[in-house]
Amino acid sequence: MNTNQKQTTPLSPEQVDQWENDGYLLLKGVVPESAINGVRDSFARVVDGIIRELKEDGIIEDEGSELPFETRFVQVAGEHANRFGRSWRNQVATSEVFELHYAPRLVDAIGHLTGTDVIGHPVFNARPKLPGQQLTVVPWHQDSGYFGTVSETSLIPTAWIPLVPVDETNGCLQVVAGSHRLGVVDHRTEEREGKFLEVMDELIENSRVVTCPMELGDALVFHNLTFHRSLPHTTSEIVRWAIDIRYLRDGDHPGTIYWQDPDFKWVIRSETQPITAFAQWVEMW
Ligand SMILES: O=C(O)CCC(=O)C(=O)O
Repeated sequence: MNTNQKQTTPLSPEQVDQWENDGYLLLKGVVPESAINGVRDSFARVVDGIIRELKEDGIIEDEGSELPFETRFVQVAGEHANRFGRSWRNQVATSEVFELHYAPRLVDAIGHLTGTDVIGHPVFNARPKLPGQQLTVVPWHQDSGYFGTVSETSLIPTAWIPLVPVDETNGCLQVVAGSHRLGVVDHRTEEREGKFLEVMDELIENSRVVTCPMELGDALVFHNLTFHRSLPHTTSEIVRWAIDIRYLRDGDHPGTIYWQDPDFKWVIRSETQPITAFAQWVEMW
């Protein structure tokens, strides 16, 4: 596929082969602008709350209300950002994030990969990565490193979606093509600030590392066993905003359970099961 061409559905036979052989797909233009803007708005509301808190505590004076989404968090709260964590979930369990999971072209692709109804997974993360920040540099890992070996035979595709254009200078992702064939490998807690889980360097086949620059509207979809990491953000004053969301092959074990009701099933697309409404979903947090 021409890399600048928007994804059409269904996936091409080459893409299906790439998914099977490499364990990832970079889908161009599958997330509508309206969905991206909605998610940016809901993250901007969290930033607003953080900045208000810093002002009330007398830590900052100028709230920078006129600054754009891309820069406000770093310009106003930058040196205090670490105290607000390395990723956000409950703070952004909003209708916009819910809606993002229903983006039609993305859901088409996920349904094609799973071959079942499209089911949502409870784990998603808003990830502001600030210039020069170590806390948010995520080392090589598999998502199943977090979900445990119970997820080894499950398919839990992640869709990583940038909210600003990303490349190797501002914290885009890298994947190791074909690493999903290794099963769940041992992870240890890294020594660096982020204390993320990481796999041993010896397992990384350097010749198969793929760097994934992306535009707004793109989604990088990868298997729960695919090794991936995010690079340091070394340039500019722009926050590398991104969200990672997950889906589940219907019937598979979801890995760790996060819902209030462990039997809840988040049905995103089906002809036979009732589609989950926002009101039902939001009660699960
Ligand atoms: O966004 C990042 O920096 C890391 C994302 C990641 O590791 C994931 O989605 O599993």
